Amino acid sequence: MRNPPPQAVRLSEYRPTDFLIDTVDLDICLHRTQTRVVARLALRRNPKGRADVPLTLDGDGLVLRGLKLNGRAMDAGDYDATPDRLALHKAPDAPFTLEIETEIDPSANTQLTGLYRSGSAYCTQCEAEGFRRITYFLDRPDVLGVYTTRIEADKSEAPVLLSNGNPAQSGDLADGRHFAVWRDPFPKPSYLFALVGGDLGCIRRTFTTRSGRDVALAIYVEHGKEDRAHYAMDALARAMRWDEDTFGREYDLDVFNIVAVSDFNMGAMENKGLNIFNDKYVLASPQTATDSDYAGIEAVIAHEYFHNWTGNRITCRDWFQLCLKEGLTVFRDQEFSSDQRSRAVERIGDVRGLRLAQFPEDSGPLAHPVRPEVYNEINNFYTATVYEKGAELIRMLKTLIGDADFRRGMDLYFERFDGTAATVEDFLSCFADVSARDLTHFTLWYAQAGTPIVTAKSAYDENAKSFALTLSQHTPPTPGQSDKRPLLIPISLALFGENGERLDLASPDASASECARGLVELATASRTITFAGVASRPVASLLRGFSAPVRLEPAPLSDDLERLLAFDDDPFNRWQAAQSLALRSIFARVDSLRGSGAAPDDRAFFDALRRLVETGDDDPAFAAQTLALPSETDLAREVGQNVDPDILFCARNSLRRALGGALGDRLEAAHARLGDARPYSPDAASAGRRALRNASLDLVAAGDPAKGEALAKRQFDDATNMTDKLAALAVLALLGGDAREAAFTRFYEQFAGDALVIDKWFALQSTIPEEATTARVHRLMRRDDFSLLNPNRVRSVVGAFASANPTRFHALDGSGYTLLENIVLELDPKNPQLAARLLTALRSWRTLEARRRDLAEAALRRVLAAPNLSRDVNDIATRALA
Ligand code: 0A1
Ligand code: ZN
Repeated sequence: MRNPPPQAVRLSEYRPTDFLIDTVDLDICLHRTQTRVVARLALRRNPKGRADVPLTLDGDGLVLRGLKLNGRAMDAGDYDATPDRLALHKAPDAPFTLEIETEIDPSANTQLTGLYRSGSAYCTQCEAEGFRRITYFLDRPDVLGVYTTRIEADKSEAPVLLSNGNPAQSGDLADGRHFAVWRDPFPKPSYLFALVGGDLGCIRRTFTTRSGRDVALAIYVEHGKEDRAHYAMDALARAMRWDEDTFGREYDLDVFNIVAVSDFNMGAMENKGLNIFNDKYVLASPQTATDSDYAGIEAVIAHEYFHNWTGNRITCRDWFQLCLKEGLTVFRDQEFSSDQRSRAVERIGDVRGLRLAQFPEDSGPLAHPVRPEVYNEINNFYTATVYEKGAELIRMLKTLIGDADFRRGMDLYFERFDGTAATVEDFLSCFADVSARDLTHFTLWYAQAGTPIVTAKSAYDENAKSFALTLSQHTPPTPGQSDKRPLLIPISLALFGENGERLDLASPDASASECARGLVELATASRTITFAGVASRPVASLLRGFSAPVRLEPAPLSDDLERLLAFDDDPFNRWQAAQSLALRSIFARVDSLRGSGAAPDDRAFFDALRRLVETGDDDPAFAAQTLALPSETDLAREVGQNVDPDILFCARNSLRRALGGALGDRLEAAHARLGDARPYSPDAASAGRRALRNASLDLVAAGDPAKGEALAKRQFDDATNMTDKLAALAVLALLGGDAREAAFTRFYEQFAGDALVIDKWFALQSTIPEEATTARVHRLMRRDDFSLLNPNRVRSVVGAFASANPTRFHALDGSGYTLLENIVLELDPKNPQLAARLLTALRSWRTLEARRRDLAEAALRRVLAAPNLSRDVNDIATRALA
């Protein structure tokens, strides 16, 4: 079968719904293969919709078993039912009820949207369009209804029955069955519906809100894993308190339930009162989870909780507004993590993530605005652009109007739009109103795709004692947007004098507030600001704290970078200086590997890093980040075209070896000094010490493999926590040889059966940068503990290979691309969402050097030519090749 032409949905074609559904009464009889769903819908015509139109409800793979209008069975001639649609030829003008009975098969649901089985439990995932796989509905986010859900099941199979809202009733029935009724008083769109049934363990806690209401918190997990849910529970309580303190937002139901499942397409889902999580973001113990797992749990728990206000109480009018809830909620979870941990370290991590995932998206064929204007498959728009760049836009807004007006604007947003489905314009209007500022220009950030390039040129005038800074911007074209307009870009800056002292800013070209805040607004293609009273040539620190999601070019001179690394009082730019120095060294090494250029002189850079290793103990997490060299993916992005992953790998390794060699004894001393005999604690300070210790070990091994191997083996054997164990295993994995294989075997023996830990074992093997890895990946996928049906397994083997092993994925014989192509095609009929996501690993194919470019393009073309592609994969392949 030819693949169907994509059905584009356009923002410009948005129309209010013709019908409203005020109440939804669901009666769900759980059964592994024949679940019965009776939905009683109270419908009425929308005064804002079209009169006289018939009613068409969305469906997806449904079987209709019964249909009643106002309590009477409908005649077959009065409606049309297909798996994907239920149409009433004539709908009443007066309010009416529709009772729809459908039958679904959760066991056969491998897509993991709608109602499906994970392990022995039933669970749901309805965002974005999964509710239509449960019953026929107006499955769009601007149809808000009050839900009552009755669930019935075998008591032995599913003693736990959960849905949204508050528990209303429960009881036993004949034949070992039982039921529970849940009532959610808050009107919500169908994508926030959730249901869970299963035999699950649970931990509980009470949270008292600031107005004194008690909320019963519970986290449900597989039996026997209860001990691993305590950190998540602690994070939840901290997130609830933080939202009260920081945004004045209190929780609104009597209960808040979280359920962890092992089969989940994404990280987690914010269903009202019943969050469903990928268990990776709930379960942690010192022996099984790393420091970064703990940080991830804290962030995702907070993210889903924060959605209760930004997403649930105020939802999106349509899916084009996805960033309204996602960008804002990511911003909120980033701020939460900053307050719980170190603001500087959090910011560096967030920007690294943005550059790693969003920048390549924004410069390739899949680029789209933070608020897209067209989509073929909405599931393909849960992207780094919508989430992470979306969060950067909120951050810029806050920077531009200031903290106080930002908070007032948020308050107004909650006041004005609570209980509604809103748009980006609705949101921005609140900030324009409280700040009395016209935000029209700022809105362009939502509509214009692509990463702006800001160029900074400066000139010091010795006689005039002035420093002229010219900032220019341009945004390269992206698909469908060839002409770009200048954006409103907030650029935070400082000037430093000869001795590292910060200079007062004064300029006739900037406003008093710009000078006082050290924040200039670049709103045109170019702007020159001449600073007066500058006694000697200053060092400029630009885009401090990464004040806008742009690329800043060129990097400062090496001398200036060394000075910034030494004394910039903005930690982000201190880190950035080290990154820029490392990039410079690696690219010099690329030239010298190609026989055109001398080896770089890194002495001053290495001296600075040596001092950091010696004195970094007061902020070890920051020191660890500064020691970490740009990744191969960072390098490929900076190169931008004709990328040869092999030479980048060699040049990067050459710097690792040189740095490890030059700092060897200090690194070894740091590794010894930072060892901790105390019991493991996931707090940020302890995690920071481990991060610096393990960064030191990695570099020791780069400089002196024999010493590195000895240290890593000992650490691997002695480690009592997963952070240290995995770090040692990663070092051994890079060193290769018998020690590596022995360690992998021991690790497996110790953790066999613990799927989340075995995922780490899978991922580490898939990312070994050597030729034999591709065959190893094939072997891993044939194992009994690998399954294409489990997204975490697929991500840890195939996802890790395609996104974190550039030399093997881009192997010159095309074997990496073929591997991905085959898995995507095998997976597509089972789980199209996951298959499409994996395929995005090929999105930057045009930036590769010619031979790889041809191979990657051919693989994409073969995918596109395959029969019966899902809309998800078809859409990614089509856009990637366009
Ligand atoms: N709204 C969730 C992410 C999410 C999106 C889609 C899903 O299934 C298709 C699942 C989860 C969040 O932002 O956490
Ligand atoms: Zn979210």
